Amino acid sequence: MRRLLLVGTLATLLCVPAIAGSVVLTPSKDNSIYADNAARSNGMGPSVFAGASGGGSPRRGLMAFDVAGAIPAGAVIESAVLTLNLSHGQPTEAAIGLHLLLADWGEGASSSGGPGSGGGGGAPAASGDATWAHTFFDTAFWSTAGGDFAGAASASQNVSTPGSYVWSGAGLAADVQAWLDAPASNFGWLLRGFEAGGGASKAFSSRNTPDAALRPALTIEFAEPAVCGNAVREDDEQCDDGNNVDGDGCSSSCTIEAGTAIPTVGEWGLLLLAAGLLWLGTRVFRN
Ligand SMILES: [Ca+2]
Ligand SMILES: [Ca+2]
Repeated sequence: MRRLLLVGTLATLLCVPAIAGSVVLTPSKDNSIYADNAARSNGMGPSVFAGASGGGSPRRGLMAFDVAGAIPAGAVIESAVLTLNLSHGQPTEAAIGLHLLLADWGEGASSSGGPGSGGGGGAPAASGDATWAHTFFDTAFWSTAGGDFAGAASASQNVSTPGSYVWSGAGLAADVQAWLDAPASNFGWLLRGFEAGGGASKAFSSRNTPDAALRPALTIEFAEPAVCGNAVREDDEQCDDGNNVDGDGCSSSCTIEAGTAIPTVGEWGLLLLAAGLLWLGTRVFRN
């Protein structure tokens, strides 16, 4: 019992960083839109396209992740890394930018077919699919055809031959933080490639590709906020006595209350030193 009390006391004296964690998310939805045909989409297809067809018609990818469903509210996003598998496409090197989407969009039942079928032309849009014109085919529309998205990319990566590529940096972490803090504004990213000429179309494995290892993966590292009342002194808490009661020395917001200061580690050390000297003194004078 005495040991338990000691451990409890130490827990309130030592300050530890709040809990850190990481999650890997596959998209909650993904799709492709096609400039040359506003009635085509690729909701359930195995690939997400970005760039332009051989004929020079742009394609753009759409991808969203349920961040708030996987990370506790109030957490601080420390990093976000998106890994995509470039499955096929023309080998020309091209930058693929991730742009913050500003409007909601859908993933319907359209599919351009399984892996190996190419699928760069998409398939007839199904109900609820995003297209070049529609956020949800065929009843709701983008403000601007081709998607409503931030002009500046949050992250960019050059891709060329098939393989795994990553996008990272402060811009992605800021987007993920915003999605966690305001889930209603989470519409994901638009993948934009080189659109000024033909010959730079890129196909990335989608969440619907059969091989789970090739699907898009968003790796997020985060720190959970300190919890006042959990008997662990975290981050900038002055104390944590395991409750949310005022007037007992440690307030309900984990600040030390006036006149009832809990000794610091240094003060405990001095106290122990004084006790030791006292004990030594009694030994010396006894002899
Ligand atoms: Ca999809
Ligand atoms: Ca705490």
